[in-house]
Parts: sequence; C-alpha cells; structure tokens
Amino acid sequence: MGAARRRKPKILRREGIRAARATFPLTQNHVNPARISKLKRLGLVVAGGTGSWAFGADSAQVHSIANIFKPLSAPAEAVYEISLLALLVCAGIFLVVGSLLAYAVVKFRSRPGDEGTEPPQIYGSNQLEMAWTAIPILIVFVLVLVTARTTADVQNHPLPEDSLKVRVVGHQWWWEIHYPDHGVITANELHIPVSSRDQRRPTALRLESADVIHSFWVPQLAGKTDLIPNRANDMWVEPYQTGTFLGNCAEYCGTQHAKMLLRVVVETPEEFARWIASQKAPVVQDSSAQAGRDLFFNTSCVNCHRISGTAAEGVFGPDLTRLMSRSTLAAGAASNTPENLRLWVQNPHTIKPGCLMPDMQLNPAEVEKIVAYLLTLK
Ligand code: HEC
Ligand SMILES: [Cu+2]
Repeated sequence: MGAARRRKPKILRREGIRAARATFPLTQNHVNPARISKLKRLGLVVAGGTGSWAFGADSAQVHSIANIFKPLSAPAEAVYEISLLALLVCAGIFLVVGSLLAYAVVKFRSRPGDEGTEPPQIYGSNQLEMAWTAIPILIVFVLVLVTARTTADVQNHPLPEDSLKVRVVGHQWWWEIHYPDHGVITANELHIPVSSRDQRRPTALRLESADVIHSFWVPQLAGKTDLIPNRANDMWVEPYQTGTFLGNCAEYCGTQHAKMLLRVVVETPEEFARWIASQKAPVVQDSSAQAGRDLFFNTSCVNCHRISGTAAEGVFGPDLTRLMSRSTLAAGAASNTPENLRLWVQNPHTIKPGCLMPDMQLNPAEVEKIVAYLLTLK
C-alpha cells in the first residue's frame, strides 16, 4: 500500500443522494450509474438497502458494497458463518419440499379417463405427522444452539487490555464519537486501526443513546448492536483491511433515520496515530476569519456546538473542532464541500429536512462569514 495506493471512489448513500439531488445541487460528486456494473447493482439489492453508489475520488479504498456476505472483521466473520449454516439448512428444506411437491404434481396429475372418479381418500398418517413435527423441532433446536454459541463467543470474547476504547452516542440523527483515552471528540466518522490475523488491534465500542433507540450497523465489520437510552451496550470490531467501511443506523429513530449514516475509516496504526495527533493538536486561530468567528460566538451556534479550546461548549450538535477533517456533513447527508457547507448554514433543512438544527435565518453576508470561519476548523 502506501503512496502508490490506487485512487478509489468516494461514497455517499443512494437514498441520501436521490433526496439531496432533488433539493440541492451536488456539484462535485455526481452519481454516474453507468459506471457501476450490473453485478454491483445486484449486490446492492442483495445487501438489502445497505448498498451504496460509488462516485468522486478519495485516497482510501471504500468498501462500497456494505455486504454481510463479505465480512472483513472478526465478529462479522462469525455472523457470516452462521448465516451460511442457516441458508444451507433452508436450501436443504427447499430441495426436499420442492422435490416432493414436484413428484406429487407429476405422479398424481389428471389422466384421460379420470373424469368423474375420486382419488382414494386417506385420513392422517402418524408416521408422517411425527416426522414433520420432530424434524423441524430438531432443526430449530440446532440453529438456536449454534446462534447462542456464536452470540456468546462474540460477546464474551476477551479483548487485549490495550485495545482502543471508543464511546459512541447515538443522536437524532448523527453519531457522537469519543476517544476517552485520547481526549478526542468527533462525529459521524469513526477512525480505528487495522488488525492482522497475528497482530490483534481490536476496538472496544461502548454504545449509548442521547434520545431514542438507534442501532450501530457496519455490515462488513460486525452484527447490529442497539444504542439504548440509559444503558450502555458493548461491542467490538477487528477489521482486517484498511479503507472506509459504510454503515448506518439500523433502528428506525425518526424523520431523518435514513440519513444517519456512519463511516468507519480503518487505518494502519501509523495513520491512526497521526489522525489522533492531528485531532488533539491545539486549535490554531486563523485571524483571516475573525468576522465569522465573532458571528459564530455571538449567534446561538455555541449553545449546540463545541469547538475545543473556545467558549463554544454545546453538546446538542456535533463537535465542530475539526469539522473540515471529515469528508461528509450531517452524518453522510452530503459531502463536506464549501458549497454544501454554505447550504447547510443557510438552512440545514434543504439538505436534511426535519433535522434538529434550526434554520438560523442568517442573511447571505452572515452565511459567508460563518462559512469562512468553519472552513478554518481543520
Ligand atoms: C439548537 C441547536 C443548534 C444550533 C443553535 C445550531 N446547530 Fe448546527 N447542528 C445541530 C445539530 C443537532 C446538528 C446535526 C444535524 C444532523 O446531522 O442531523 C448540527 C449540525 C451542524 C453542522 C454539521 C456538522 C457535521 O459534523 O456534520 C454544522 C457545520 C453546523 N451544525 C453549524 C452550525 C452553525 C454555524 C450554527 C450557528 C449559525 C449552528 N450550527 C447552530 C444543532 C444546532
Ligand atoms: Cu438512529
């Protein structure tokens, strides 16, 4: 890998883009469906709405089809294996039932001379009824045991003492992300280190909710885990490949549930350490954006947003300290370009109707100034 890494497409979600295109121009990264092979599109369908369109350019590889049949992390592999077993059992049942049905249809079809006669009337068969009661019970029992074992294996799996700890808090409709051991707070884009089969670097996730029930789901990394108010759920991931993994909230949580997307950026340990260091570095005040900064601090933005090292300490909205280090805005609703940022500040509801950031009713000059300030938050 390294510098020669191939440039790969950047992703936003299909639904997000459709809705977004209707309401505001995505000038940079237009979707070009022709570029996506039929097969990939089939993959999208198979993945049941977790698929994505590929477009734009990004330096890191994007695992564009969020596909449970292509696990790239330890817990996802376990889920994949039992899903194969369940599918195999179902395929077996389908074959047996289908063959018997076909046999009966052919063998007992109506023949010339049958008119007016009735087939022999048979009432009940103890053997048959015993068989079709006992066998399904046995199958379900086996599936329950295997599922319980896998669930327990994943949940009780011991993690190394020094594994990365991350706290994720679900909000309507975005993800708050804390790295308690590093003092870093961010949103919507989770950075974690890559593991290899012999060098484990799992990430322990503590999942909480600030409002309603959400569900953390990155299909290629692990199964779903709910984020429940007044409760902490634990899960872990251990990805074996670098790149950006797409996920989403998998529990209906209100109007903008469909635009509560999640990106997990899996990096080499060195890249990850660099990212943490850049997030921790003291914020440099850019004097060129002083007017916008003043406006930001005199408007109620500060009641809802935090900018580390300043008087902005709001926690109702995403932390904006390193806003420009993120590739998307508003939990993947739009790519983080100056144009989209302008549209967002002007009125967030053009991008994410019904979202919990109010239309701040700023005039165009004020929008310009504030956006100029936001663009300095690197
Ligand atoms: C009442 C609280 C509130 C106020 C006031 C508020 N915001 Fe927000 N803001 C939010 C919430 C909530 C979100 C997340 C919306 C979502 O993704 O659904 C958000 C998202 C954002 C984002 C996108 C952040 C990201 O990481 O994707 C930006 C930028 C932003 N706000 C800027 C501003 C600015 C500038 C102001 C002042 C003019 C402001 N906000 C005022 C609540 C607020
Ligand atoms: Cu949600």
